Amino acid sequence: MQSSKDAIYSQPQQVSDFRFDDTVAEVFPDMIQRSVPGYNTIVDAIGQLAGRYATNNSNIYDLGCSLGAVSLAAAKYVVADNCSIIAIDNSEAMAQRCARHVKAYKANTPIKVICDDLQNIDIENASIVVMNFTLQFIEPALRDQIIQTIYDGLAPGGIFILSEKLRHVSEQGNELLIDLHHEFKRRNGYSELEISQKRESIENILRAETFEAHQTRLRNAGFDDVVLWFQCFNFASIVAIKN
Ligand code: GEK
Repeated sequence: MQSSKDAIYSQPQQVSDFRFDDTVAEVFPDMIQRSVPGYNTIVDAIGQLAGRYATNNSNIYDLGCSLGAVSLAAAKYVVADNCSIIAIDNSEAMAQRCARHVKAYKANTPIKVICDDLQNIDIENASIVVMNFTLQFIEPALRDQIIQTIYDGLAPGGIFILSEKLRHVSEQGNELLIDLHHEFKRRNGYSELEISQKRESIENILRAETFEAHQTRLRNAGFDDVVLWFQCFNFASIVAIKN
């Protein structure tokens, strides 16, 4: 995907809460690649997992799809017959651009883009559900119910892929992972000002939990196996399997 350079926080400003608006959607591919360690690796591996777990006549959900990277990766790898990919985002700026990208790609497996809150979507007959860095933006009190709905909508043998920014259990370990992440951003060309203003804008809306908290919630929902398959600094991706 073509992308403009993210310079949103390059000038001193009155920082307000981060929003997935037009300005962010415009620079999103550049922003996420320079901010999330391993983003391309994660997206491609999710596509491979989709290829492996998609069953004939099933649905694949991409919740919080942004510009559709996960849906497009799934479409690239899925060979099962008669699958549908459903991509959902409640940001109009994201969903509109996502629909354009999907149209330009012409995948064998159809991708339907919906602009709505993911909580309004019925998850049914699913072989795969993905939340790639989306749950972290949802009110913590709502998270148990969302994960339960996903579990209930998955067919046996189906998988839920959950990627999240993590908080480490100890303060010392947490600070270390944050430092390593900020160094990653510096090396990708972000200035100290950009790093600190972005941190300020996102701290109220991105509520990170520990791996242990995610694992407990997933197990309580019914997932038999919770596999941490990727971690770099404080960014991780989990596959939860419903047997
Ligand atoms: C990727 N998965 O490129 N309902 C629907 N969408 C939501 C909601 C909600 N309640 N809350 C937030 N979003 C993508 C990256 S970005 C991650 C996901 C990031 C959407 C929000 O509008 C945004 O597009 C996305 O979740 C999170 O693989 O920016 O760090």
